[in-house]
Amino acid sequence: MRVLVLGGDGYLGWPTAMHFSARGDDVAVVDNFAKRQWEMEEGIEPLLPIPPLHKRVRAWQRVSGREIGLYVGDLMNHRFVYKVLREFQPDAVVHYGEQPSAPYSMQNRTTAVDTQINNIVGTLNLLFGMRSHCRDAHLIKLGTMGEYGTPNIDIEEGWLEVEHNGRKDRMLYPKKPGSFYHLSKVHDSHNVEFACRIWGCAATDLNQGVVYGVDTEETKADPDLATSFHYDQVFGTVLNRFLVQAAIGEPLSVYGKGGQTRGFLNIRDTLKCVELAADNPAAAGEFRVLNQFTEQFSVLDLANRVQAVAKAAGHDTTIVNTPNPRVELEEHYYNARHSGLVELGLEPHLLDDDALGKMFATVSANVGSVDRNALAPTILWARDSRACLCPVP
Ligand code: USQ
Repeated sequence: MRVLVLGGDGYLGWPTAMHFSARGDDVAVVDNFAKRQWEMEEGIEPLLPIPPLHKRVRAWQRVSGREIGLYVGDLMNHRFVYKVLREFQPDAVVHYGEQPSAPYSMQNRTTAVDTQINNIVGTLNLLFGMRSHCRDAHLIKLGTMGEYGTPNIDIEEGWLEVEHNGRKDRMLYPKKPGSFYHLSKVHDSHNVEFACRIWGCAATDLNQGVVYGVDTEETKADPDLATSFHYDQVFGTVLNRFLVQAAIGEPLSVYGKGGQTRGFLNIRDTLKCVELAADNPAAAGEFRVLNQFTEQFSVLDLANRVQAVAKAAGHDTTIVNTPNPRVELEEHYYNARHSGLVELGLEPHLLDDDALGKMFATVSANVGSVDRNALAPTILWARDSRACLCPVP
């Protein structure tokens, strides 16, 4: 298969590219290094320095004997997108090439607008490009579970059978996202569904939960193949942050009451899910939605799990109910269907104490690189975000 990975320099994009390459597919990556630019703007770095993508591509060739093609350019430039699609002629396009952080998008007008322009226009350029230059290719678009928000009813996989005034229809599931970033993914989903319905494109929208994990089979093969691991308030996801906090002896920052429940998955399962989607493509004209997570936890559950694993490793860790910088429900119903990927063959890596312990050990070995200043959550969803706070128990 010819697989084009957009956002190939990122936390998930780079391991995905190596994963397909390792199994013998012809792979090329696309990136404009926007994420590295955003990191510089925010004054933050991943836990360990990540070599430039050109160097990682060379390291992969040295380690595996396989070549990954590299295109440097911006998805906002439609001519660049068309050129890549025309030249590479992908069978599958895996699209991670977006601004991925909710806090980044909630900082101010500029970051909200940049997030939505970058994500929505990039995806639109891709849709037009695929229509003209690789009509039969399968688009695998990374969406997010956060598109649904936390509704008080069961969450389905993308679609909802609705009965209204005695008539029935199948509609896209109603969305109630929690940030301008998550909204950008909602807008993408609508645009991709429209392209499937009107032009006959084939697309899978992978509504992914919160990803955790430090490494994959391929990233472990050489230090130059590592992927970025963020723990800062902007790009760090919650479990990764808790692991770093525990390792450096900082309290685990549970925002508000900690009853916020989300779907989670190991980075290794992200790769497997994308592989399963590629091997079982959507049909022409089909907008297929798969909810991509393996387990659900409340934020407080996760903090308790990390506290226990850290304790076993000899670290005394406390948990604090930090005033919540976000506006979100802190106690709510959550029941999201996620059977589609299991039906395709996913065998999840669950978050047991062994897996958590290994991640904790990796993070602990690198505590010297942690910048404590990057941890504090200073980006507020609303001026009075911190007012809707629960008392510290
Ligand atoms: N949280 C804490 N303490 C922290 C950090 C976060 O309690 O120190 C809480 C947040 O308030 C939130 C939950 O943990 O309720 C998840 O936050 P997160 O920062 O781990 O994840 P989120 O902002 O939702 O975004 C991440 C990725 C995004 C992806 C999304 C999947 O950055 O790219 O789309 O997870 S999902 O959450 O399912 O929408």
